Amino acid sequence: MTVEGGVAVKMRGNPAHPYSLGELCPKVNHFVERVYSPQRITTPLVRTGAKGEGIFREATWSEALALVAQKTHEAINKHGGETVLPWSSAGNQGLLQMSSLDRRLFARMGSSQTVGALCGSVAKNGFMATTGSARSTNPMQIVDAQFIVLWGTNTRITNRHLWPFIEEARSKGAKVVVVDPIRTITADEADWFIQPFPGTDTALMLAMMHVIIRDELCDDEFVAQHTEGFEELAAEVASWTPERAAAECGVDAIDIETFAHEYATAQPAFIRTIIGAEHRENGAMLFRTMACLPTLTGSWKHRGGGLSRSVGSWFDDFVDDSVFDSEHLVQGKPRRALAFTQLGQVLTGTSLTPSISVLYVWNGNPVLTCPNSALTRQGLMREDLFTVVSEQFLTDTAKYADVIFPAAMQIEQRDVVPAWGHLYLGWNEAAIAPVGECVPNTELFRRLAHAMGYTEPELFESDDSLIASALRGVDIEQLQRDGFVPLPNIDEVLFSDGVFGTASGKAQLASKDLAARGLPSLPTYVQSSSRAGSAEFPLVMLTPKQHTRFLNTSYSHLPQHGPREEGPYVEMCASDAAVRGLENGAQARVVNERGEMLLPVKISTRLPEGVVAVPFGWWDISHTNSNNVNDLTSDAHTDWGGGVSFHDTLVQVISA
Ligand SMILES: Nc1nc2c(c(=O)[nH]1)N[C@H]1C(S)=C(S)[C@@H](COP(=O)(O)OP(=O)(O)OC[C@H]3O[C@@H](n4cnc5c(=O)[nH]c(N)nc54)[C@H](O)[C@@H]3O)O[C@H]1N2
Ligand SMILES: Nc1nc2c(c(=O)[nH]1)N[C@H]1C(S)=C(S)[C@@H](COP(=O)(O)OP(=O)(O)OC[C@H]3O[C@@H](n4cnc5c(=O)[nH]c(N)nc54)[C@H](O)[C@@H]3O)O[C@H]1N2
Ligand SMILES: [Mo]
Repeated sequence: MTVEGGVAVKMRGNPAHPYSLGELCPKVNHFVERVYSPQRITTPLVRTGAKGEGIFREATWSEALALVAQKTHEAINKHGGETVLPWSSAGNQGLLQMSSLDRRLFARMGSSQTVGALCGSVAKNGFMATTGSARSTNPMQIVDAQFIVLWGTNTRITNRHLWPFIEEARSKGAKVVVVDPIRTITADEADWFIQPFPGTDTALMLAMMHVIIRDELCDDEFVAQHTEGFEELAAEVASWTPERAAAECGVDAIDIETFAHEYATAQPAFIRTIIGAEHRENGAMLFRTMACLPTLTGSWKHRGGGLSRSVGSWFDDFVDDSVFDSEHLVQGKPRRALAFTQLGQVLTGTSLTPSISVLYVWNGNPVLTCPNSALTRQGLMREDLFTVVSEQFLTDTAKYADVIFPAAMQIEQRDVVPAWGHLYLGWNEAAIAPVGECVPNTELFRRLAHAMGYTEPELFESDDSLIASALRGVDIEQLQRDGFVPLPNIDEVLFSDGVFGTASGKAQLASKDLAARGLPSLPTYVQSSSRAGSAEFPLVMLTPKQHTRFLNTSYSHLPQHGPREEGPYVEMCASDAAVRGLENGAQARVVNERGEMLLPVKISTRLPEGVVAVPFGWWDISHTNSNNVNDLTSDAHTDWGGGVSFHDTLVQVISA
């Protein structure tokens, strides 16, 4: 960071960082402009307009805090602590600013809690059903792979720092396969692109296992010593011939045969996935089944083999965030847990006692990032709901607030940053004082605790003390000096010794735990509702991240971001457009039972018949009828893992 006279002027990547190699991604290479944006919220704001109108006046911190404390006390006195709901997503993903003192403050209030997540918990829980561990392979070990499968991940958009490592593996002979229902820009660069119909990957994987077992391509020793349930799995996949799977997923049987053969024989074979395929009704099963592939072939044994998804859990041994929990503050009272992903249902549901009357939102933008936005807005419009938002910008969620607190950004605060894409712990030093009256989340929660009249010292712990108490076996001086440290076990080849995280230490090809929860014990293909389609809404709509300059919804409103991307649009193939009389660029209505969007049509060769795609991340203001893609998406739960089925959404597209 270059700072002149207390003003940040330039931000650069650190070329010494072994993973980023000093490259700033297009999301953050205009970060300084984000910090000093004229659109930034820099003082507390109190609502003066109607709910949702987005009209506020500036207020002092003491006035805004007093108002929030008064409303919160009134609500708790009348309905009990559980009438308060904290809703917080990832924010900047720093250790303290993501989730720390807030846990103590809301425990002290005895508030409701949330369960589930918009991101990651499905992939994690599905993967764990097989391996017993949330840890997956270190992504950087991909350089040693000979066969790389990018499964439901758009690496060149969402994980671009991994791409050079893939190119390096390629220069040493690796083949790159992309499996995605969309021919993404990552698929364009692959050696082989496999395009299953959305949500049918489990059928594809069952057929791969059929071929691998039939043709004796398993690592028999690894399977015998380190797995449980092989015989049952073999019986299950016996009927999953490539022809059967081909009919379900639209991939030729001969391609399934070849894919299975190449995957099993070209060791080390590395699977990389992140999140895209978890956002569906059968998402956890998809990840559970995927984890069986390297288990059957024994590819875990090889450096450059295995399966890599988010690697945040590797940090758990070195960053103990349980020190932030202070459940004793609730004095033994149980706190109910409400579905994080179904905020609209939680706020509008009539069966909830007590209903939510005070909502705190920070680190997230649920109007745009939760499914079924219309229901979320309907909940936020309730006159008897008091909404507090901590934000950097007047987002589509902040517009519904009664009080907004101005939030600091990374370069204005100190934090420690665990990663999900590599195994280096980062140090985030404050480079400048916060702009205006912005404060880090931790400071907001200290101020709120004070305004509430609470006195327990743990509610006021300083940031430095919180960091020191959470880090385990990390050389803080080195971390501060270098800006990053590798985790001590960074060179481990995960599960290469065949010891998995399950109670027996063996991988679960059949899982008694799943059976005990009423779930299929074996990898099982359950067709999702979107595969069957409907006469009224015959098209499956996917809504992944498609823009290099966006991070979810955090950047699209800024001049260096949204205006430089193409969109929003509804993308479809020529034949689906033709039968609807739609030409490239024509205005179309994208409709289903939840809502309607007006979007220009983009005809492309990236999608098969029956599938359309609308990019995620644009604000309401970017759309003609002031809504966003999540107005249409399904808020159905995933099979397990507490996630949401964004991509199992059916729509019709009609000429506008
Ligand atoms: N530029 C940019 N980068 C980002 C983000 C961003 O918003 N913008 N967000 C960050 C975040 S929070 C996350 S979690 C990661 C997510 O990283 P990814 O998981 O790579 O991204 P997604 O766009 O969610 O989904 C990836 C792919 O999954 C595919 N997909 C959907 N359904 C299926 C299916 O049934 N089977 C298969 N095989 N594929 C399917 C989609 O077509 C899409 O191409 O990206 C991070 N990086
Ligand atoms: N249709 C569809 N929906 C999706 C997805 C999809 O692929 N398709 N992806 C899902 C995924 S993977 C994810 S992770 C979620 C993301 O869901 P969210 O986490 O709700 O989304 P973001 O857009 O990242 O919003 C973060 C907000 O926090 C603010 N913020 C950042 N740092 C701080 C801070 O330190 N303090 C405070 N108070 N605020 C801060 C930013 O200004 C921004 O408005 O969206 C999910 N929703
Ligand atoms: Mo995410």
